[in-house]
Amino acid sequence: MSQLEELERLRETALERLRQVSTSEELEAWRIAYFGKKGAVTQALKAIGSLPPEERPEYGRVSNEVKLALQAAYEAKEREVREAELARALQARAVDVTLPGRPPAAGRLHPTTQTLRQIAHIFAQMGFQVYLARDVELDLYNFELLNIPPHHPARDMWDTFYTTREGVLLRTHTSPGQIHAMREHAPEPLRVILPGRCHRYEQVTARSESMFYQVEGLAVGRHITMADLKGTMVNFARQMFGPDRRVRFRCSYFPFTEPSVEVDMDCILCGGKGCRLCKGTGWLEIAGAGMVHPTVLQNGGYDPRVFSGFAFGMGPERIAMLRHRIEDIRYFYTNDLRFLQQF
Ligand code: 2U9
Repeated sequence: MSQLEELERLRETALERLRQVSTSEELEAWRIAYFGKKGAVTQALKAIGSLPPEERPEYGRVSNEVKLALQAAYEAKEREVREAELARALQARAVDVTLPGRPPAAGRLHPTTQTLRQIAHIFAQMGFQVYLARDVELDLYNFELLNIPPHHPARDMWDTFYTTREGVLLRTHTSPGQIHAMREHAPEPLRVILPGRCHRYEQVTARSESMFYQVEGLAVGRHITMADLKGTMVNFARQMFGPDRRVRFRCSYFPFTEPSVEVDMDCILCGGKGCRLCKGTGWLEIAGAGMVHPTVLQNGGYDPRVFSGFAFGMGPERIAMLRHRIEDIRYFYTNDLRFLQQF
């Protein structure tokens, strides 16, 4: 077979193999087989040197024609392969809009936040506005202005996280916020609730955490009495735990209220007969409260001869534990989705 026939056969076989190509990998393999350093076309072009001089012009012309024809065929095939692969990719990524979407994993409010909002909603209906105060406080506001002078035993009621800055601590209750609220509003009447994080240097147990939430409340005005306090707490208990709740007030002690009470409601599990939840007492403590101590009123900028007030405090985790029969407060802050997804 002559060199020229060789060239013709090279053109035919190269075009035939190119027709079989359908992917860019196969196309690259074809390009190397024919146009690579050792490619058949490259070799054929180099072979001109080995021919007798009289055959070179014709051979040169035909071999160049074959090269150009195969290059053109290669570029056409390259476009075809690229479009086919793009179409396949688009097809593969094609979103069948008729398919139901994957529902986005909707998060939800943390049970403590849900309870805080329910509590805020109930007190908003009684005219209490939400007042947010800082976590890092001065000893002055967290203790002294709340009738808890230095070395007062009540300070042991709260094991405190002190900071390296003298007189600066992490608040042990939201009460210091109420001093700020009073000083901002005095001598205007005031009704506020103060939800927020509190910090106590305490052993973490099933019933206590070192960081927890509190909601405290305060109402200051003229002629505010214990009856107003009792009515407010009874209404809260019935809004939160059901209209037929019975509520009782037990004498207690807080440095910033006088008189002070614990607020109990009849057990939501046994209705007062006594059970494991209420430890057989039939009553569940839901809050502490009292009439604001005159010294604390004074510290807040109100004249205790003219103004009086009541205050209360509760733990939203405890309220949520009662509402949802949760045994262990540690569930709240271990970020266990099995627990959190139930709310
Ligand atoms: C000012 C005046 C009065 C806030 C009060 C309580 C009673 C109370 C506890 C409830 C659950 C803390 O988280 S808890 O353990 N709090 O029982 N708190 S009266 O009295 C105040 C506060 C500030 C200016």
